[in-house]
Amino acid sequence: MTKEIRVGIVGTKFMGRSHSNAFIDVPHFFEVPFTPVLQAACGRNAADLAAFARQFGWKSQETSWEKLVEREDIDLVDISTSNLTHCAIAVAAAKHGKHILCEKPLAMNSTEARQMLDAVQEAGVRHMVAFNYRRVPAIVQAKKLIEEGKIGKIYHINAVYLQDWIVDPNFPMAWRFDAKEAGSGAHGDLNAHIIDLARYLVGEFEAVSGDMTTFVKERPTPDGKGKVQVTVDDATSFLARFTNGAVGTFTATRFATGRKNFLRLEVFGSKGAFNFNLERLNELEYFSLNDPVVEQGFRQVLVTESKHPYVNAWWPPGHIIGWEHTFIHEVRDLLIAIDQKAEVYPNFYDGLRCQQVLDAVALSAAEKRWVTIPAEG
Ligand code: SOE
Repeated sequence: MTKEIRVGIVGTKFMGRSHSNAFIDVPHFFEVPFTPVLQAACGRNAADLAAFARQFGWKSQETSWEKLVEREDIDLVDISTSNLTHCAIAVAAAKHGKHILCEKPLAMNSTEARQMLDAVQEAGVRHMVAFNYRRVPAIVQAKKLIEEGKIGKIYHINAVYLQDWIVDPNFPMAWRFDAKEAGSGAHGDLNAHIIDLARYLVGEFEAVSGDMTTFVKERPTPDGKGKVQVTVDDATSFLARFTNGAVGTFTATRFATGRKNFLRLEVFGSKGAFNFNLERLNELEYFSLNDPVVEQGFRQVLVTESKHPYVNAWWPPGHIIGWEHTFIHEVRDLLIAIDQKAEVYPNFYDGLRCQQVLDAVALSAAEKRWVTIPAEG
């Protein structure tokens, strides 16, 4: 019989649901060292919390995260809240010896991220940032192509993360548009993902030059009675140089009309290239200069073979998987790392490095100049 790991989750909305689903599903598909027990859920709104707990089968409820993190019957704290609260919850959870899975971006800024990293290192607990796109099989396969030398020396990464859900100027104000609660807008929400993927696939950032825009400066209050100021970016683009000589372009926006969750990466190297689009997440396009010249072209690989990363646990070839599977893969890797007392990536150090790039882009945009990223976290 496998051991149990008792999970306490803070946050009952979009991420709370995707993480709950992952904890429930993971032992059904993967051989994991622990069976997650959905021990306690925490949220500010008691009615929403009760509905969430009922829907996913969380065994108990707390309306104070301070109480949740000190409970002795919790081994792993899952932080699925808005960005403002990540740091306080993580530092307290670490002090109580809990392992931590934290949503992205890790923190409001790199000062907080540093504090969080110090806290988990001091406590000796496992820590992971929920950059779930590192667990898309096609992305892991792309990483393998790089590691096997099939892409060669990387020259370019062009990455965009495009959504359109707030194009309507009457879309009401929410925490995501408030700098005090979110830190930044499209930048921290979406660029954080493609920055993390770029670090995973290409390497460390050296310097950035950015531009941030807010198209709709005021939005209606949720009750429709007034208007409030939007204090975050709607779109942020930047140029980047990497320490290994590669260069990159990045754009995150919530104003890409028609694009819903369009994260596209193109990587070009001296021996080959690949591109990936999250809206077609089972596919990877790969070009190889090793192919006979008369046959060269981007081939579309359907990443659903049992030999592809994570796929063996799922369905026969061609039976595609979806967005929610990335969280299941993430939780699988976290549980194994907890059992083996091994590092799991992306960890809080990766979260800090991502935050340093985010902060540097914001500074660059404010001061209209290139900004160098610290050589170490
Ligand atoms: C909203 O823009 C959002 O849910 C992000 O917060 C997630 O990290 C991303 O995966 C999808 O879009």
